[in-house]
Amino acid sequence: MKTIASADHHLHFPKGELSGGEFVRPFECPERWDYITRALATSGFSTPTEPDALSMDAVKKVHSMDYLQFLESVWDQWEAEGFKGEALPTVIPARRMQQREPTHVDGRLGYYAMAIETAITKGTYAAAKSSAACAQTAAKLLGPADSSAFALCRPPGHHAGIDLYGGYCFLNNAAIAAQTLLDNGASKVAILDVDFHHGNGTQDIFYNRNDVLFVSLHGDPLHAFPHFLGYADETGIDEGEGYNINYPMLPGTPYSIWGDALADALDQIERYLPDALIISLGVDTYEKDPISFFKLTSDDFTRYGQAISKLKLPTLFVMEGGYAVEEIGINTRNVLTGFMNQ
Ligand code: Q9C
Ligand code: ZN
Repeated sequence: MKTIASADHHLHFPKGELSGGEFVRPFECPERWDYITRALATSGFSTPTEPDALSMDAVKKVHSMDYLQFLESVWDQWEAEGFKGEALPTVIPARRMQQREPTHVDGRLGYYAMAIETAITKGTYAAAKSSAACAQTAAKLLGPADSSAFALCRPPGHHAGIDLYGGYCFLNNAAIAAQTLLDNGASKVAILDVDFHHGNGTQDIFYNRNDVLFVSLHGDPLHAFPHFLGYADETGIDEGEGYNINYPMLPGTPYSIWGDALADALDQIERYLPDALIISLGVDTYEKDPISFFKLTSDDFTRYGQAISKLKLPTLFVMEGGYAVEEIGINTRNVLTGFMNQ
C-alpha cells in the first residue's frame, strides 16, 4: 500500500490549545506524523511520496467560497489588527443571534468556528491545503494498480464542515477525497469514520446527498466532543435521508462492543454497493488516548483492519486523530497491515 504524505504539515504547529481552562501544548502535534512515518518505515512500507498540487474543484464542492476566503485571509487580518498571540475566537453566534459574517477578525473567527480550542497561525492554511492534497492524490491512485492507499494527513479534517473549522480541523480531507473520486467516475462512495470523535464535518457536508454514505462510530455526544452532533437519530435529509448512520457509544466501550458496531456498519456499507470506501482513520479509540474514552488495544486495530478488508472494496485510509503519540505509529500501522494481510 502506497502512502502519500507532505512535509508541509509542519507549517501548522500552534503553541497553545485551550483545554481545561489552560493553554496546553496541542494534543494534535507534528510529532504524530513522525511516529507514523517511522512505524511504517520499520514495517516495510514504501517511502511516502509528496502529493500533487491540490486541485480546488473538489474543495469548492464541499466547502463554501466565503469559508475558503476566510481561511485564506484570516491570519493576515489578525496580524494587521496588531494581535500578538495565535488566532482564537472569543465570541460565538449563539442561539437567537445573527448568523452574518462580521468584518472584524474576532467576529469572523467566531462565525466560522465550531469549537474554540484550535489556534490558527501563519502556516495553518498552507498546511491544511497540503493535507487535503495528500487525500486527493491518494484518491486518484485508486484503480487497477492500487486497490488501497494511505493518506497521512495532518492537520486532520473530519470536524471541518461546509463552513466550519475546529477540533484541530480546517479542510475536510476525507470529504475532498470522496468528491474527487466522484468527479473521476465513481457514482457512490462510502465513508466509514472510526475516529473516536463524531465526524460532524463530514456529516454536515454530505447530509443531504445520497452519492456518499456516511457511517460513524464514536463517543456518545452526551459525553464526548463535539457534543452537538453525532446522535443515532441523525439519518440525513431530503435526498440524503437514510444515508447517514451514527453509532454513538458509552465511556469505557471495549472492542467486544465496538467490534459489533463495526460489523453492523460494514453490513450497511456492503448493502450500499459503493464503488470505493474511505476510512476516516483516527486511532484515538486506543485505551491510552489522553482525551478519549474507548478501550481498544493495539491488537484490536489489527483485528478491525482485517474486518474492513473483507468488503473487498477499493479503500482509501485518511489519517484523522490519535493522541497517544508514542503508540500512534504502531496502532495506525496495525490497521493497515491487518487490512493487507487479512
Ligand atoms: N480537552 C480529532 O480527533 N477537544 N479532533 C477535546 C480536550 C477537541 C479531536 C477536549 C478534540 C478534537 C481530529
Ligand atoms: Zn478524534
